[in-house]
Amino acid sequence: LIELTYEYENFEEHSKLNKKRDFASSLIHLIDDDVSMLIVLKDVLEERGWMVITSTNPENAVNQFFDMQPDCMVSNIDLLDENDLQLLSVFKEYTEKYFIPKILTSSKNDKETRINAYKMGADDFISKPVDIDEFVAKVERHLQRKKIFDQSVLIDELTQVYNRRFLDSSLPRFFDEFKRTKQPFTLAVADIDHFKNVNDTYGHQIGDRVLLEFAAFLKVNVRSTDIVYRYGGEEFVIIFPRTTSAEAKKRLTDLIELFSREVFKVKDHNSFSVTFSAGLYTVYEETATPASAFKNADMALYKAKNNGRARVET
Ligand code: GH3
Ligand code: MG
Ligand code: MG
Ligand code: MG
Repeated sequence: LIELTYEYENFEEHSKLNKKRDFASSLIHLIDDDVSMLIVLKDVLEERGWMVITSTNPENAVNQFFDMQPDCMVSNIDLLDENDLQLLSVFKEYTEKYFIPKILTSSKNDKETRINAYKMGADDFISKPVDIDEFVAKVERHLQRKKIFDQSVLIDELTQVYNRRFLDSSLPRFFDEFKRTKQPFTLAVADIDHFKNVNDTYGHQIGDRVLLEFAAFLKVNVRSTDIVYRYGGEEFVIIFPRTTSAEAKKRLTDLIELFSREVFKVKDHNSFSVTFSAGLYTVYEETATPASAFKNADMALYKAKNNGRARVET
């Protein structure tokens, strides 16, 4: 039984599903050709519980950066020739867009070098030899700010799942991945049934609580590789990587069944339950686009609504 209260402060205590979202620990990318220094810095950062990847040359760095998508980048600029600088500018668009902090290091510490580093897009500059304590403090501060940015820009404020903006920006990557691996993936649209009734009966505030519970339910009950987004209102998108249509249909059927058994209770009201419907589309062909996949999943959702709700259609 999930008790829904009107007091926002008490809500988390009453909610058995709304487990705190645990962010994976931050990933830091170190780029330097000084291997012994890389080892020292990697050690101190890992001691602090962060994950670290290292690259000793700019070409590797670009590949690793895009494969791993780190939260912070620390790069030595001393050995970069014109070519490398151009390579580094490849990072720029991406790091600016996602506010990934760039700390640039140099064994020079003259004014010109420092100004140059900031012109190259540095958010911070550290001269070598690196003072370890100061280095760790700087990295920590940049990671804190990055986390705040991620939460405010990519996470839906009410439900704490990813928002539509993040869906739009991450969706193309699943299609790229498909072209590379030929492994089908499924996009599902899930929409709460007769949600308007919840608002009309219990008020908008309780409606919000139900939305939060629904999002938490999805998050807790999908696999760790599946991703939940709030698309808008009472509509959510779930991406199931490497999942066929039949597998996704089975999984959503189970989720629909499981959620329908949750019982909500509002003080001075009878308890009630809520169901949801889902439409899914599985990408098997290279001609599929984010827009077409979404449209197909949405049409399937429409079918699920017409066929009686609390069901999934393809
Ligand atoms: P259907 O089964 O066809 O999906 O019916 P429905 O009532 O769920 O769908 P409809 O689109 O008619 O109504 C959706 C309602 O969701 C209307 C809107 O007020 C409500 N809603 C959208 N966003 C929020 C929100 O953030 N909080 C609350 N409490 N309600 C919301
Ligand atoms: Mg609707
Ligand atoms: Mg609805
Ligand atoms: Mg809707």
